[in-house]
Amino acid sequence: MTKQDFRIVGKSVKRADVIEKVTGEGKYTGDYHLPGLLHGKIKRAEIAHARITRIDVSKALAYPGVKAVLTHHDVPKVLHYGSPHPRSASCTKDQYILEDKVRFWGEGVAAVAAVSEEIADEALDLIEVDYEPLPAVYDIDAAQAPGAPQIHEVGPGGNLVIPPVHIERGDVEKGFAEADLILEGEFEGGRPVPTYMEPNVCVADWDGSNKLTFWTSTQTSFMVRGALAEVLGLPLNKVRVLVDHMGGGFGAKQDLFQHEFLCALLARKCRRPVKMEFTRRETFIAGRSRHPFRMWLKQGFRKDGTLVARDMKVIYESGAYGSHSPGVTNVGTASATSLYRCENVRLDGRAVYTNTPIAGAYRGYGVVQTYFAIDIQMDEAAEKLGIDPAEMRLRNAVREGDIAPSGHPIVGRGLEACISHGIEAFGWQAKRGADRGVAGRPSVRRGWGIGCEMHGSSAYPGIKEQGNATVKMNEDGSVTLLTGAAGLGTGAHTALAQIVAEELGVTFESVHVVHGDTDVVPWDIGAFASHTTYLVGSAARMAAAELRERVLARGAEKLQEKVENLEMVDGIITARDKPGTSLTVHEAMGPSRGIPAEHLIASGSYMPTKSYSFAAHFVEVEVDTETGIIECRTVVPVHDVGKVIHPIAAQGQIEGGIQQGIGHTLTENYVIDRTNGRSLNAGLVDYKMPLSMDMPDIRTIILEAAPDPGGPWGAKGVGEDPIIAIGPAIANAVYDAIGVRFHHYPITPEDVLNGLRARKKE
Ligand code: SMO
Repeated sequence: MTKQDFRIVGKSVKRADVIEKVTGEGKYTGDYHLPGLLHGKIKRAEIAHARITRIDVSKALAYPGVKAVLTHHDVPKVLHYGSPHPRSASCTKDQYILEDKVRFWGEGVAAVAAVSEEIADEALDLIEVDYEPLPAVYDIDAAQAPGAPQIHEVGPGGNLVIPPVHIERGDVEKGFAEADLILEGEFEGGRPVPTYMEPNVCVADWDGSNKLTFWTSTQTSFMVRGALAEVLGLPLNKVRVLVDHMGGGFGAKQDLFQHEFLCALLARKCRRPVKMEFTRRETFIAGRSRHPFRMWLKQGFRKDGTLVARDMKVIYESGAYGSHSPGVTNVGTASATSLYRCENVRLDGRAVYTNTPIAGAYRGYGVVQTYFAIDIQMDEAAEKLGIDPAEMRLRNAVREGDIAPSGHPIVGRGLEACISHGIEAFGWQAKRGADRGVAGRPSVRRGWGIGCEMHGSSAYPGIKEQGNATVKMNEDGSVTLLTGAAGLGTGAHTALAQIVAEELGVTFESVHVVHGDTDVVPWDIGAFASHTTYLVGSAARMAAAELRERVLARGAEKLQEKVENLEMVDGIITARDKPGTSLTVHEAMGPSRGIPAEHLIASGSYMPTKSYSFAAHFVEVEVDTETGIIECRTVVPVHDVGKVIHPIAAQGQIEGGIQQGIGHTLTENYVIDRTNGRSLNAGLVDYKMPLSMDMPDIRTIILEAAPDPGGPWGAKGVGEDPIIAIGPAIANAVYDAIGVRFHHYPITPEDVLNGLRARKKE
């Protein structure tokens, strides 16, 4: 990471796909209309736990326009994993494509293919299903009660998805004995849903050679390929997965879904292409939410604010299937041993099955929950000890030399830099001393709060070559980058093109990115864990460096110069100290000695370490004590992302994460009826996402405080970080405004009014 002048990296170049996105010409999976296309629909159970005793599809099959119906009798009995990687321990393997059993209200029990969506929909009503109801559990208490009905035969029993996670470090009892202050509290969170713009959609098409072409809106195309091949009994080269533009994923689209398998099976049965597209309602019922959770947290502090002991129990609600619960439980709890340094730590983490929709991966993967508790209790401790909350965090922040939960050493002092910088930029000291009242609005109180976070980017330890890239120098001097990294809408492909152009020495405009075709691009682990720029970016830089050597060798031959004496900038190869001795890449690539033009190709593979990004969020809220409404007015998010590749794209990530985080904290909660497992607000009519009018003034500050040697020029991840710290920052600001502590999200207006009433009674 020597100091260097960047020409392309670090600049907010025009995004490569901006025109097609803005004009609506960019193709999303739903835009694929193949000749003879059929439409698939899924029949969903209206019972939460039951055995199917009879399923009769004869009327549906006889309905004009219906081409095929599938039930559990017709599909391979293979357990599939919601896994990004079969070798990873992140996911469970507990779900069949269809089964003679239902474990949550809304689970698919049959699938129809018909000539139109309407006919497929109508045919669903003609499928007759008899259920034998089973006793069910709708929350973590019921699921863990002695004698509770068991939802799965697989797993450790007791409705646990995996054996409990235990971590113990240092001497917790000794730590508490040395503490001057011990705090203990319970925390809870609801069920926010990743409301991406583009509902899940896929198209399956088989050709005469029994090869499947499968377009799908996924973050993990190679995992979809692997799972489809396994279920269909095909070699990998007989399954081609294609991902075009995507309208968001937020983690949930790294899962493998029932409808994807059913779509492929329906298309095979009909010998015609089939499209399956979720309604918005289905993205709630059959998509993946964040895990609802409950956490008990006990911490001991010295008078000077030093955290000396931490004991915690976290329970995540997994819903009817395990999906990413193993990963969420491990990452969410292990991360909670860090952020604020503590030598004596004990934790118990669990994921519990219930008869409710499936919780899975969602931006901030288990950490949103645990850091919410930790950062609220940090504020409580600061108040009790009479220490400024920001100062309290500075004293306890992880720093250089500390070991992260993953076992990797922390690089640099990124967290302290974010906090210190934010204190200044936000004007923290002056604000904390200011009047909480608002002139002319007697019912409104203002408050200021802070929240912090750190998040690891990278994929799996032990899996080599997770990041791959291939770069081609075409015979006209244009460059093609082949990558398996999905573009969720974040601008990752633009960042990759910047990295290639910078390293290679060509213009940004001369790089074209080819992505999302598993027949063409190198293997990719998937776009998740905030790692695309870090992981694939590193591989792309390696590939570009090698290609550069080979292009320069050609230039050397043509110019009759030594390679060491050449440099390449903006696609012009020049001999140092010999101005005028130069040629374009195009000329270098042209025919030589009568041999026809050809392209050069180079590949890079990268085995990641783990990098940690940091942030501190400073928030101003206004709370109306008459209506209970909390308004988030101003956020100063300070993020350390290492080297920033595309500042505006990073800023966009940060603003989007804050918007989602505000939703979690104040309004978003997908509610399940605890008497029968029914969804009460599946859809956007009565599930309130923050809209642009609800957005605060966000003054993003991006620091390059602690570059990581593993990333390209020190770049780290930014995708997940911004959703994590905003929640506790808001809760802390609300306390500052009205003196009421909330230990749960969402914090609704009713909660505020009830809290104020309870406080009055005290
Ligand atoms: S929740 Mo993310 O796509 O690792």
